[in-house]
Amino acid sequence: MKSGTVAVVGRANAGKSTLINVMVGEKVAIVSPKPQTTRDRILGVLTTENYQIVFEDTPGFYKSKTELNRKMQKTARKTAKDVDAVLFVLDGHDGVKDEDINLLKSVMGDIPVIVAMSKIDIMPKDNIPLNLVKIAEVEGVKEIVPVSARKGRNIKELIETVLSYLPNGEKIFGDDVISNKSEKFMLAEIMREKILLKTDKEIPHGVAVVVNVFEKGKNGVYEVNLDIVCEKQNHKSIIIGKQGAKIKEISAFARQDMEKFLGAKVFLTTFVKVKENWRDKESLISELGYKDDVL
Ligand SMILES: Nc1nc2c(ncn2[C@@H]2O[C@H](COP(=O)(O)OP(=O)(O)OP(=O)(O)O)[C@@H](O)[C@H]2O)c(=O)[nH]1
Ligand SMILES: [Mg+2]
Repeated sequence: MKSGTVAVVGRANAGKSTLINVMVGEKVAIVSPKPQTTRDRILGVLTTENYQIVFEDTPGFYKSKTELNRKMQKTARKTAKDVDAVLFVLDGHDGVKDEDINLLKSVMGDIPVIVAMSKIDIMPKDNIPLNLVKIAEVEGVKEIVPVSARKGRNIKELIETVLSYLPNGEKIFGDDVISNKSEKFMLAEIMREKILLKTDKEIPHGVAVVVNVFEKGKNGVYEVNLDIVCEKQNHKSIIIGKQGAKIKEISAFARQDMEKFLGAKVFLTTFVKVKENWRDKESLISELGYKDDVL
């Protein structure tokens, strides 16, 4: 039996979380068109009769000066150092840039690196050969697999390739485990995903979600009570919107997904709070749930 861990790293917005969700066959991580969607190390476990692959999703590489970002980058770098293989996701649909190549070089070391060239469904066909050459020129790249998570292209091939770099061994997790994160964590993330989709500029990046109440009532309905914490008073006004229209829209979307996720009705209440510039304050960052969970 093959069994091992795979760090999934790459530039922010490259499609890492989407790819893991598709490979695992369940939504273990939220996804959005905005960079810096993933803030934690999130495991997605794929188990079959013959193998278990533990994918470790990471925050994407991104330049930003906040303390939260510094922590996120550290999480990604550390994760990539203690695994059996590294899966570097490279979105080259717009051409492979020097920045992509430099990042790829920066993860090279003793651990085998496989490159998933992502989003080939929107990549002009003519770009593909040149992209492949540019990636292949990086010394130490073991394999390059062009994939589309959105269209499900080459996913099996990618899994097969990853497997060939994993050791024989016992399963790390039980058969029914698909993630290391709690239901409570996922509920907070679902809300953050909708905020990423429905607000712009700095607002979604400055939002944290804290679930205060998560209980199943006797009638089978879950009560979920959460805080949306933002960085500035004017962000709060935008999130709430005119006569509460925006927060109503966001909450309705979130509730739908929460119900799908829990398989039961949800009674959701939300509060919007301001904690000035929390992303630069160590104590607030950990109070809001962003802890160093990589040793
Ligand atoms: N066309 C296309 N879009 C994709 C594909 N995979 C992901 N995307 C889109 O790319 C965007 C970013 O996807 P994510 O999975 O959130 O990217 P990420 O690398 O996890 O991003 P961070 O967590 O911010 O580092 C989303 O809008 C996805 O829908 C793909 O195969 N094809
Ligand atoms: Mg992500």
